[in-house]
Amino acid sequence: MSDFFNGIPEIRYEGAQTRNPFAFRYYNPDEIIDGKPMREQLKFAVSYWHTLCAEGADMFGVGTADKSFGAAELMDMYKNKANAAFEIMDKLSIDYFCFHDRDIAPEAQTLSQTNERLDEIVPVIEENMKKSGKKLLWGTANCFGNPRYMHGAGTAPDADVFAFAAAQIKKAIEITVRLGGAGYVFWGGREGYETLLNTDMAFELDNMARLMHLAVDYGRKIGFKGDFYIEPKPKEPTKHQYDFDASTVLAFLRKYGLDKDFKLNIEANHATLAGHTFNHELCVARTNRAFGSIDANQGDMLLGWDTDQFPTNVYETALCMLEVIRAGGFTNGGLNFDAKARRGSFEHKDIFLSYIAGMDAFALGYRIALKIVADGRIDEFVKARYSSYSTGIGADIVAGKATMEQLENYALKKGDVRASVGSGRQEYLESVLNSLMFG
Ligand code: XLS
Ligand code: CA
Ligand code: CA
Repeated sequence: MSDFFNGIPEIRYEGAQTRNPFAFRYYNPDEIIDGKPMREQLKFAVSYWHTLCAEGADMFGVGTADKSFGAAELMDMYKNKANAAFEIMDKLSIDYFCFHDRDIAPEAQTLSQTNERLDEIVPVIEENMKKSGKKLLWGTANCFGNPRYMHGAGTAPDADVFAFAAAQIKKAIEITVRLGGAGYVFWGGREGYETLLNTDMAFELDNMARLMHLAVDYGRKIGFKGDFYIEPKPKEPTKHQYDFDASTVLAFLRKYGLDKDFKLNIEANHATLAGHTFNHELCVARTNRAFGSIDANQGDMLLGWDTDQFPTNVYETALCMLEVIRAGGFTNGGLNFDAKARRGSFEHKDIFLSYIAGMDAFALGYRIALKIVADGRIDEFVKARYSSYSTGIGADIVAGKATMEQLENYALKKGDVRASVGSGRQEYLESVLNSLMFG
C-alpha cells in the first residue's frame, strides 16, 4: 500500500467517550447490527472528485489544499491519486468509491488522447481493487466541466456536442463495467436552461431521454447489470435544472419509458436546495420504488448554495437512515460522501477528520433509526392515524367500492365530522424522537 498519509493511523472504533481524534465514536465496521456488519449496512463510499481532486478553490481564490500527492508529471499525479484513494479507503474501513471519468484521468487535446489516458489509469485502479477488495459503487461522466458543454450535453442545441457527450458516456460505462461497478449515475450538470427566449424545452427533454436510452441500450449490451441513476438537483449551475427533484425526475422517467432501468441517487444538499427535506426526497423515491443510492452531505441553510459539507447533523442522518431501513436497506446503492472539507480545512489530516465526522454521524443516525423502529411509538402513531380506512366507509374508499353518491349519503347522515378528527401530535412525536436520540 502507498504511504501518502504517513502518520495517520488506521482508524479504529474506540466508542463515544474517546478523545482520540483519529478514532470512530459510533462507526464500528465489523459490529453486527440488524443482522449484518455495519460496513455492509452503511456501504460508505469515497467520492474521488472531492477527496482526491478538489483543492478548495472558490470564485474568490485558488485552492488551499495540495492534492498533487508529490508528483511532478501530470499522469504520475493521477496514478498517485489512485493509490492515495485506496490508502484512504483502507485506513477508514470504507469499501466503496465513486468517480467521474475526468477525476481519474485529466482531459487531453482530443477524445482519443483522453481515452488513452483513461486506459493508462484504469489498470492502476483495477490492480488496487484486486489487492484490497474495494468496490466501485458507481461511475459517471463529467459532461459539465469542459466549455463545450456550456449549453448542456444531452440537451445542447448543437448535435456535435450531443455526439461528444455520448462518446464520453460510452467510455465511462465501459470503465464502470470493467471495474464491476454496481451503478452508473447521470447528474445533469448543465442539463437545464437560463432563459426560454433561446430554449426549446420540449426538444431538449426529448434529447436528454434519447441519450439515456442510448446509454441504457449500450450498457445492457456490454453486460452492465447494475442500476442507472438520475441524481436530482434543482439549480446550480443553471437556473432551471431539468432534474429539479425526485418527483420531477420520476415523471420524466415514466414519460420516456426509462423507469425500469433508472433509480434515483438522492443527495441531501440537493434536497434542501429544492426546498425539501432530505427525508422527503428519500420518501418520494422509496414510495415510488425508485430508491437507489445516496450522496451523503449537508448544505448550509444560511448560504443557500451547494456547499457539499460533510454531514454532521444527526437529526438528518437518523431520519435518512429510517427511510433506508423502510426501503429494505441498500441493494446496489450505498452512502457516497459527496462532501468536501471546508476551504480552511486544508491539511491532509482534515480529509480523515472530515470522513470520520461524516461516518460517525451516519453510524449514530443508523443506531438511532433502529431505536425508532424498535421503540415503535412513531410507527404505531402513524398507523393509528389512518385506522379509519381499515373498516366501514374508509375500507370501501380504499377498495374502490365507494361511489360519490354513497359518500354524499354517508356525509349527510353524519351531520358533522369535526368531533372525530384527531390531533397530529407533532410536538409530542418530536419529543419522542429527542428522547430516543438523547435519552
Ligand atoms: C453536483 C453533483 C455531482 C454528482 C455526480 O452537484 O452532486 O457531484 O454527484 O456528477
Ligand atoms: Ca452528488
Ligand atoms: Ca452537491
